[in-house]
Amino acid sequence: MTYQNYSLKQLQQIDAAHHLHPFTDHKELRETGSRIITHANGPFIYDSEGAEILDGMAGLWCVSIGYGRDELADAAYAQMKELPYYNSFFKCSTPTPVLLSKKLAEIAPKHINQVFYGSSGSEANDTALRLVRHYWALEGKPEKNRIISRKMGYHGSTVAGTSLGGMDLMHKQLGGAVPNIVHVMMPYAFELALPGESDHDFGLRAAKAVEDAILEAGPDKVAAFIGEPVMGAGGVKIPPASYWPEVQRICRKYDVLLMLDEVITGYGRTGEWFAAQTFGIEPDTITTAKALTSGYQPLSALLVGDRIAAALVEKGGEFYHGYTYSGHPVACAVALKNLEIIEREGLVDRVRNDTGPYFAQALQERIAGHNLVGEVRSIGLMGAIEIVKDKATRERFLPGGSAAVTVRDHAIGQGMMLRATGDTMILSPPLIWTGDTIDMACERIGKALDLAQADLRKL
Ligand code: PXG
Repeated sequence: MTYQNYSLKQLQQIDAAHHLHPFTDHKELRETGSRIITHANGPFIYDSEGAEILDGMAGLWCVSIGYGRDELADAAYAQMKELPYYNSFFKCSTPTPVLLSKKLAEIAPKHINQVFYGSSGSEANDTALRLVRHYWALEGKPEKNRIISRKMGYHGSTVAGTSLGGMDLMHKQLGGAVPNIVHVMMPYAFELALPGESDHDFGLRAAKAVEDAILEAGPDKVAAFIGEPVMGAGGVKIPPASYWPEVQRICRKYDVLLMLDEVITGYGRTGEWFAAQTFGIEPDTITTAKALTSGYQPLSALLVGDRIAAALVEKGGEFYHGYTYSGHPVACAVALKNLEIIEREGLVDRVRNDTGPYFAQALQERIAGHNLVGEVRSIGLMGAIEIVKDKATRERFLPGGSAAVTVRDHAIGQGMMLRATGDTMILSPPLIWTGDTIDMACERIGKALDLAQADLRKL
C-alpha cells in the first residue's frame, strides 16, 4: 500500500502517534502536525499539498546533485540484485567499497590514502575519536588523549558526537560526556571580534585559544584538535583566512593531530573537493558523509592520513571498532556513481569559478542591504544571513531566534526552503544550482524579509 491511499491529515495523525522525530519538541509537533514532503525533482521538493519549494538546504546539506537522478537509483538497484550486503569484517571485502576507497584517495589531499566507513557523520566522528586515541596509544603515549574542540561546533548526535560538539543544550541532556574533551572559542567575527579588531587579527586570536588550551593541559596530554572548516549547523561561520593556517601551525608545533569534520563541507561545497584544500591545510583525518552519496544512501567515510594509517599498519594489533554497515556495498555503489556525476558535470569547478562567486555577489547586492540584515557571508555554495533589529548596532530581536523563524516561515510560504539557526538564516543549496536558481532564491528571500519586517514591526 502506498502513501497515496492516505490523506495528509491521516499521515500527520499516524506520524504523531508513532514517529519520534530528531531534534523536535514532540508536544509542539503534535499540535501543529508535520510538513510531509512526498517527492522531489532537480532543485525542487514537493509537499503533500502539491506546493513546490526550492530547496535551499539540499535536504540537510546533502543532496548535492539534486533530486530525481535515475543513475543513482539504477546503481543501487543493480548492486542490490548482485550483492545487497556482505560485511567487511573477518578479512572480507566487496568490490564497491574497494573502488570507492581508491576514488576517495585520488580526490583527497595527497597525504590521505585510507578510508574507514560508517553510515553517518556521527559514526564517522566516533571512529575518528577512537582512532586518534588508539594512534597515540600505539605510539606509546596513551595519556596523550585529550581532544580540543569548539563551542557551537556540531559533530553529531551520538554520545561521542555530542561530546565533541559544543552545543550546550545537547550537553545538558547528555548527563555525562566522554571525558577529556575541552571546548574553546569559535572563529565568529560577527559577534566575537572586538571593536576595531581586523578580521586577520581576530582569526589569530581565535587560533590562539587553541594554543592556550594545549598549554593549559600540557602538550603531552593533547591528542588532537577537531573542527568544521566552516561551522555549519552552528550558523555557517566562516573563519578569517588567518585562522586555519595558524591552527595548523600550532598543532604542528605541539605535535597535536588535526581532525577536520567535513561532513558538510566535503565533496565540492566550498569549491574544492574538500575545504582542507580551500583553506590550504593538511589534516590527519577528514570526517565526511552527506554529499558523499548526495543523501541517496546513508554513508560516511573517515579519510585517514598516512601518519595514522602507517601506525595502524606497522604496529599491528586489532583496532576493536567497526559497524555492521561499514563499507555497505549498495551505499558505496551509489557513492561511486554520485562522485562520477559530480566530476562529469564539473560541479566542483562550477562552484569555485561560477556559481560560488555569483551566489556571493547576489547575496551582497540583493540581500545585504535589507533593513533586517546585519551581514551576509558565503563561501562556495554555503551562505548565511544575519537577522538584526538594528543594522548599525547589530542589536537582535528578542527573544533570541524568533525573528529568524519568522523569516524562515515566510520564506517557505514564498516557496523557498532555508534554515534558521539562532538569529542566522542559512543556505546550503544543491551544487546544481545555476545563476537562474540563485536569482529565484534571492527574489523569494527578499520577499520573505519584507513580509517578516512587516510582522516584526507590529510586535
Ligand atoms: N558533523 C557535522 C559537521 C555535521 O554537520 C554531523 C557531523 C553528524 O552527521 P549525521 O550523519 O550523524 O547526522 C553533522 C550533521 C542542522 C543539522 O540542523 C546538521 C546536521 C545534522 C542534522 C541537522 O543543520 N549535520
